Amino acid sequence: MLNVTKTIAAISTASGAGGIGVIRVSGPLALEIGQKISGGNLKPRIANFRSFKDLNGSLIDQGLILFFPGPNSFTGDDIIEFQCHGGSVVTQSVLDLCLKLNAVLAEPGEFSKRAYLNNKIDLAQAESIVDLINATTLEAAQSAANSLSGKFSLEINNLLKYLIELRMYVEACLDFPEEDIDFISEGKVEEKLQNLTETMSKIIRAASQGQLLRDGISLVLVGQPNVGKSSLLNQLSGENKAIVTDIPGTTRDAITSDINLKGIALNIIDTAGLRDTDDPIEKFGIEKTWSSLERGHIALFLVDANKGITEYEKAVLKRLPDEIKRIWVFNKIDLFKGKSKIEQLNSDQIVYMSAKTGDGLNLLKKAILKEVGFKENLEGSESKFIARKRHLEALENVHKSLQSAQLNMASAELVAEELTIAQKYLSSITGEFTSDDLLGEIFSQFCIGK
Ligand SMILES: Nc1nc2c(ncn2[C@@H]2O[C@H](COP(=O)(O)OP(=O)(O)O)[C@@H](O)[C@H]2O)c(=O)[nH]1
Ligand SMILES: [Mg+2]
Repeated sequence: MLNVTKTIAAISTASGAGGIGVIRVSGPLALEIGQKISGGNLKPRIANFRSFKDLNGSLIDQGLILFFPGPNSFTGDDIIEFQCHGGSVVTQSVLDLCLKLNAVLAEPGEFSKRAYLNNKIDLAQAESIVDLINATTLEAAQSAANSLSGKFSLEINNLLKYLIELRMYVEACLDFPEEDIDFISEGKVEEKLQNLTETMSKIIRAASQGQLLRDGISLVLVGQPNVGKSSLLNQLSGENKAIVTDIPGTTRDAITSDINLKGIALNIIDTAGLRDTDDPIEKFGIEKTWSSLERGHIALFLVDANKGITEYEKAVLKRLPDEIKRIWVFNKIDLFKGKSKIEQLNSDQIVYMSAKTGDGLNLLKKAILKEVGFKENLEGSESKFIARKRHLEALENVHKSLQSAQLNMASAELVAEELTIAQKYLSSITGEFTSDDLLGEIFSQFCIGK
């Protein structure tokens, strides 16, 4: 258990007027503070209805007070929760009173950090608290709830167990060479490694989905003026967000719209068409287009289907950032009564469609999901969980180490070394080998009171 001396307090509900406001206090002074404000005799885990009074005995509010004795509380320390009327004056008065009674104002995420440091939750679970709060789609919220309940951590811990067993196995060969037990040459290690690598691939697939659900995708519409970018934004969002005219250069400022595609938050950015212009406002817009491309995941490159890819598009292609994925949209097929379809051009997908009639819109959505590798139905047992870039990077490093162990089967030393590295990466996900800097960074993204 962590040696806690500080008692922290914060308003845990969002600011502004509301039905109720919650003030949370955690630490060794929590019970005493709760008793002083509410008049004492607090039954644990029971909603106690009380009058909350200040140090002069004046009434602040009437409400509920709850006492969760440690270690069976969210943080692992004693916790008091005041539920009073919402609104900034009442909640602030109760908080001020707690601070007068020697609590200190909690930092962002400090309650969750204590829960982590007291081993109530692991790091991946702590991270999923913020992801649950910030989720913008139901699917993202469900996946975060799964992670918070420990499903993701369980998968990681099972892998870890298997990995440690394997390591002991290999290290036994190193420690007792005279025993003549050469598991490696018997092929047992190879088989176990193979199993582990296969399970890893599955988890990486599920974690990539989880990362998409968490972070969403940003989609940038690019192409010549008048090719139909704003029309496509309107079709995708189902609203008349962007002005559509047949005058080239109509869109100057970037316009964005958020839609939900199978649970993934898609942020669509309509931009000024890329062309040489003397109009200073349009020039600014074009600069914005380029900077959106720097940050976007997918460029939807619109082309007039009648003209196909011209020198113009080839020139723009050369300037596109390397990291951005690309889907071609051959638009305005209605003008020649063409059929909507998806074609493959080398590694690029081409979607033939009409932004005006909406024909082919579903094909475009399919192409987007394919481009980011999103599978609608993960195979049966693969559970959904939220994941971050940090988790994915760790998983990929584990995978790399396992592969290089497989390539170095001739040397037990090298295999043992790779397995040790893999173990370290894997346990960084749940927080076993995590630096204070990283912890600081993770918990600073929380809101105060969580
Ligand atoms: N026939 C037809 N016209 C379209 C289509 N998409 C856009 N347009 C027209 O092309 C013109 C320019 O469209 P707009 O969306 O403003 O293009 P942007 O400059 O790329 O944003 C407008 O007159 C649209 O109605 C399409 O699929 N078919
Ligand atoms: Mg436009």
